[in-house]
Amino acid sequence: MSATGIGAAVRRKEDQRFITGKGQYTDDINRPGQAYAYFLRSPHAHATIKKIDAKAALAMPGVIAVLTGDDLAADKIGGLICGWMIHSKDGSPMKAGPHPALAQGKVRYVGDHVAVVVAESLAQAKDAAEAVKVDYAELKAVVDPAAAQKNGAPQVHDVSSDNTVYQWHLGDKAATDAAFKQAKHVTRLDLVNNRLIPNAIEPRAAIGEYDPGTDAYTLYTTSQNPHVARLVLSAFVGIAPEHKLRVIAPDVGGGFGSKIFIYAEETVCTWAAKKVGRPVKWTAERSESFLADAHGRDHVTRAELALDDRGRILGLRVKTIANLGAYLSTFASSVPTYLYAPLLSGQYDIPAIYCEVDGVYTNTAPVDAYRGAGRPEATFVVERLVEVAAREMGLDPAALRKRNYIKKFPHQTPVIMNYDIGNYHASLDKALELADYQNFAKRKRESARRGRLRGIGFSSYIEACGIAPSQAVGSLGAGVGLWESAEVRVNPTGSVEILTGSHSHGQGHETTFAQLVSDRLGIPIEHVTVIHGDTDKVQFGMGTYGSRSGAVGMAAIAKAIDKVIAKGKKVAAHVLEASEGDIEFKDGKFTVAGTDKALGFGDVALQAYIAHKFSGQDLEPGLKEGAFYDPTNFTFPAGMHICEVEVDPQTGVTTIERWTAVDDFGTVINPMIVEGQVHGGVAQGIGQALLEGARYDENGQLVTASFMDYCMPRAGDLPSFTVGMTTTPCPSNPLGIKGCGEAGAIAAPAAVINAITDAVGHEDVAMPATPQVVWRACQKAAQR
Ligand code: MCN
Repeated sequence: MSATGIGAAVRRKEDQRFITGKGQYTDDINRPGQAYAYFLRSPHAHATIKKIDAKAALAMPGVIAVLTGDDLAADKIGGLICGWMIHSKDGSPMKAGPHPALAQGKVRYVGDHVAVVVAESLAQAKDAAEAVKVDYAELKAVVDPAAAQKNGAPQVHDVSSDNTVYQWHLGDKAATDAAFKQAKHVTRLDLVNNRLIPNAIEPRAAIGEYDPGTDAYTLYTTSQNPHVARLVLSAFVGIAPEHKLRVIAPDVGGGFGSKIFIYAEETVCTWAAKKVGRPVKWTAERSESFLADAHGRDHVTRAELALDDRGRILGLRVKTIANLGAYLSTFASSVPTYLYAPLLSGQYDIPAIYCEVDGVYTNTAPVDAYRGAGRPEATFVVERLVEVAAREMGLDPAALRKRNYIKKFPHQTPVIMNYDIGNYHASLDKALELADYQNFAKRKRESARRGRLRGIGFSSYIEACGIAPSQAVGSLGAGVGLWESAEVRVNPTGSVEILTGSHSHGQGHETTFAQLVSDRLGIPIEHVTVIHGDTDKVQFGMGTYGSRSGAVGMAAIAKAIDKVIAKGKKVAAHVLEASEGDIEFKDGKFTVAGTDKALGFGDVALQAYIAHKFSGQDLEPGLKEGAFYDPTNFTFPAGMHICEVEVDPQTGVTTIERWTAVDDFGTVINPMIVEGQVHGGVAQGIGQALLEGARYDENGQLVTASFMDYCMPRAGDLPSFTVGMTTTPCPSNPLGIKGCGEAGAIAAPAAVINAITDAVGHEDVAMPATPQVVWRACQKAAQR
């Protein structure tokens, strides 16, 4: 292994820029003559708009325009779309209500976009927004999805009389019912997967610009997938033809899924730029992010696990109601269905699984993908069930897991997924050792001496990531295949530019992608530049989500590198006057096999451009190759996370004492970046388990609308992490990589809640397990 190649813990190249304040985020960009947008948002969760009177606002200083949904409609600007078609059990398509970028006749959640004010300054736009008079006729709101399905509930969209978007199912109901009939033990749980609000450090932002000279638009935006944003804004929303719209996603300060989607604000800023003849800039205030960024999770689930008398799992039955909010966001329909139910087998060999999911509209912010997207919810269901089953049957939870782990690969689950490779026993054994499980009882006694309750919780998670494979996601309802593209451009002096359709917003692609190139081409990592996030530079790409950039994005780069080497061999053969078949490439050198005749990579690059050496030959000048990569399967990262907590029964305060994570990410490119990804994911999972939870009151007002009421984890809430790895290289990409970006967030909530319930005498504890929730559980346990 070279010091900067695959497997090396190289420090992140991009950090020099970020930690010295030289990053260029959307809000750092200012365009000549730019004006500022401020969105007037609905104060009501549900209301019809009778009239909007902007006369007074338009007369205020600095105001350039006040635009509404009528203006959008007049310009034939289409609504925002959900890209996955889900069908109900009866075969009917999901009921997708209209989603205009500015409300047309009705508002459906607090924070919904009513109008945009464009002014010379942000302060003037804000002041004027207050002067826009909106005549609302308030309607009754519904925020609870089960209540929304009941007769007489307020109707969010005309297309669905009972607010149900779809009633979807997966698996074999008859086989699962039969498994439950045979069972000697059935564990039943009612679970709530709490609604989360993504809080990337950088809020969303957009600048729309229109150039009348070329009749072309540019959109600068905080996007995880600028090419998809351009495609949607062109082909579906109808802002401009694709070649007349450039989307630039510069440095982006975190997304965690919430910046995949095409939102109202970037749509409106781009459209408005032409209308007002000025660049239009918008940056979210944190309070707007709380209200109107797509939220995550929000499931209510009844789950049942059937076991025989020896603890063998026979079947799993799940019914979930997923709150989708007021509108279907871009991925909203796929997250609680195809990214959820197919993972319900977990790491276990479960013969029969049946799952039903109802997607439901409510008067709340749209819900969509948030780190893990569906897979944390699935892991929570399975891992809570297994843990509770073990306790109920008097079995060791680690032993029950081991008894049911899948042993042979590939393994076809009853819910679509074909797990290609893994070694779950190895992860468990290593985690038990690192967590010092054998001395847990001793530590528990020691805690008890101090009046504290100690508990241990396990989470054997699995995820399907590396999204593509196009054929699979296409047949699951995705509107598109999700391959990735790359171009490797070698300069005449041998330095290399990588153009990728992936987008880095905290994952360190500028480093890991350069490591791959350095490794394969034998050139210094400093000679490699990674270019992404600009539709004028990179021709097309699917962007970053679903932990796909390593397994799919880097695989495309590897394929393009192979082509560069093949072309380099042709050039070297001509220059060295040898036959192409005799040229070997190793450690950055093209050598005639068995001789000392060789050319360095840079020499070959130069010769490729100084074409006179092989003019007239059947060889084009230049050294630049592109590739697309579409894997044959998802990647299936898996592992075991063990959480050890101490609970103070007097106050209900939970302290995480130990965290052990043993993950299998296949071949690891950069262990330091991967560990960082695990730490970040676990921190978010701990946040969900202990602290975070979006709450609406019965009128649809978001009562957790600031950091005062919505508690994010801080360093002091987190333990030191012990991280270990096991490795089964992934067979569906040439690098053997499995995704690592979501694993921690998927594994953590179940581990934390399992540990707390263990500590408090197996009383059920809901997320977020705040001191109040845990204290009540302690009280209940004490009264038993
Ligand atoms: N990597 C590696 N070896 C592996 C797997 C990955 O060295 N076996 C490296 C990759 O090269 C990349 C990083 O680890 O530099 C993450 O790779 P991957 O798992 O492929 O995930 P993506 O790059 O596709 O990132 C998406 C993933 C997701 S889905 C969310 S959500 C998330 C996450 O990444 N959002 C993040 N991590 C985040 N980290 C930050 N800082 N900010 C976000 O918004």
